[in-house]
Amino acid sequence: MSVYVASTTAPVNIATLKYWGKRDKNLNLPTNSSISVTLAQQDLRTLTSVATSESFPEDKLWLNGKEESLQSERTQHCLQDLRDLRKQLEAADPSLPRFSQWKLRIVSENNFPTAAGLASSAAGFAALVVAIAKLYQLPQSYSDISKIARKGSGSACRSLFGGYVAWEMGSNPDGSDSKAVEIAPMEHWPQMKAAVLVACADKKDTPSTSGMQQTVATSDLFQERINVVVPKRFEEMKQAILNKDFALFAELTMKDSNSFHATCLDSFPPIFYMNDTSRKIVKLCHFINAFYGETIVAYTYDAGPNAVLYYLQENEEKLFAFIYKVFQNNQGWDSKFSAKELAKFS
Ligand code: 2P0
Repeated sequence: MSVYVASTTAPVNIATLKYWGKRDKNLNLPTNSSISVTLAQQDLRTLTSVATSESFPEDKLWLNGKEESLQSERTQHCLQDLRDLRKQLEAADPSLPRFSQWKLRIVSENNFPTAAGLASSAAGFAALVVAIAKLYQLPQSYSDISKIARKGSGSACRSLFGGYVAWEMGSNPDGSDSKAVEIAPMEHWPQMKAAVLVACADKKDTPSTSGMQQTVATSDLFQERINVVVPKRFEEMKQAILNKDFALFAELTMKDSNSFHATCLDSFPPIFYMNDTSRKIVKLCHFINAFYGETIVAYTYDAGPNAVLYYLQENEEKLFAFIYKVFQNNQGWDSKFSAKELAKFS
């Protein structure tokens, strides 16, 4: 009996305008729109292959070589939506094989260590959904397919695209307008670079889903964030990207990371994702920008302590001169350097 196969990769994405809060937990509908920047599509990615055959007795998944359950509600939601779309194609063309009724075998592999502390669920769900959409030869656009990935994990919808991506929150209760769209492709701003500084490789202590619920239910700051701060910032960040305005992009990115972590701290009980090393890196970035008299670096932190730094290629040496020196001689680093001490970094 024939076996049909399709493969794809999807990148890890890092939000520069954070998704934090759900208005619908089952559909993963967010309380604000968000933006991500994905620069190296193959550096941190999930590779997923899917196969289907009339002879397969059940759905199966292997993740990084280990068999895993497919029974989570989120995964089932994605598989059902994809099968429903395939069923529509089969209804319109009876000559098509009945993939919608056949079982799937899924093999998925990350090329980055889980211990790097980077969220893998976004890339994982994006790759899963796109691989099956390819196998089923679905005619829907990536934005439409992103709505299915969103049900797996909210941020997964942004991993269907590389480059500069917006997740538009939408307003429909059924989520039909809550989807990812491309702001600009990576080539739009090829000088942009990202670096990950691993501050701690441990698993985070508050999972994102429950952390968000806690923030929505208890933080006062959160209302200001979703109603006032983020809607304005969303438009400004899109413009900064389109205009390749690094100083503005960097300022908005840093402010949004700080705002997100402030609402975490304002949750009750509070949620701490950043650690002392994370905070040192924040201070260091502000210090570097002040030292050069221009904004050459931006930091952002997700639901964990690791920093992602954005900078332009032309400033790479300027930036890493500081980073290497400080972290090689970590003893006694302090934000209150004297002018003489500062000179060591130039
Ligand atoms: C983001 N994060 O925009 C934000 C910033 C973490 C901090 O999206 O419950 O794993 O699966 O929808 O997508 C992490 O949340 O949460 C996240 P679910 P998800 O990237």
